[in-house]
Amino acid sequence: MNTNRLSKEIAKALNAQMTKEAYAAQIYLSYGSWAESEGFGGISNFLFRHAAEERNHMMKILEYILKRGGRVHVTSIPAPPENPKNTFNCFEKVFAHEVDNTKAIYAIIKLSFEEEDWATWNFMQWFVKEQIEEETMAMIMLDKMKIAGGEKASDEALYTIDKDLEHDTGEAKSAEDVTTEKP
Ligand code: OFO
Repeated sequence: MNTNRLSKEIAKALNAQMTKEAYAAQIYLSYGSWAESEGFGGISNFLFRHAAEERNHMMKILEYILKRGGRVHVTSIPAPPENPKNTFNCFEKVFAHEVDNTKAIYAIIKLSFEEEDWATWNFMQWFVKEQIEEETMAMIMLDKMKIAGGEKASDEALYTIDKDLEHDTGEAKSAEDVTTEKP
């Protein structure tokens, strides 16, 4: 008896999104490493925390595919884009990435709507909420950077922002209680 509850198209889209979330984790890992090397330990901490959240998003999708009787295809992850030019550019790149990811999530929701796969439609609503949080988080960081002077921010202003982020848990509150064990 076939217990697979996902269509071929939905399973393909979910698997692709799973890899996209892993890719997002690579981006945050890469930018976080760059920030640390540039001496911005607070920004680095912020980005590393986010890398862990992205990995949890990947696991959340992986577990959903399995729960619905689908097949998981773990593939290679594309390399992250090149390093940011400066801290302002770092958050510009983060924002652009999050918008791109939101679009991919909307595409899956559109597909699930067309297929009347309400389970997947419902499952993906968590990600809609999460993307609002993540886009907001990136916008807040960009605003702070702009106030500090954008690309021309002084060392002093950047020091203060970096210090603030040292113990920041991130603005994406809805993801904070999500772990690999409890996706
Ligand atoms: Fe997984 O939310 Fe960002 O990309």
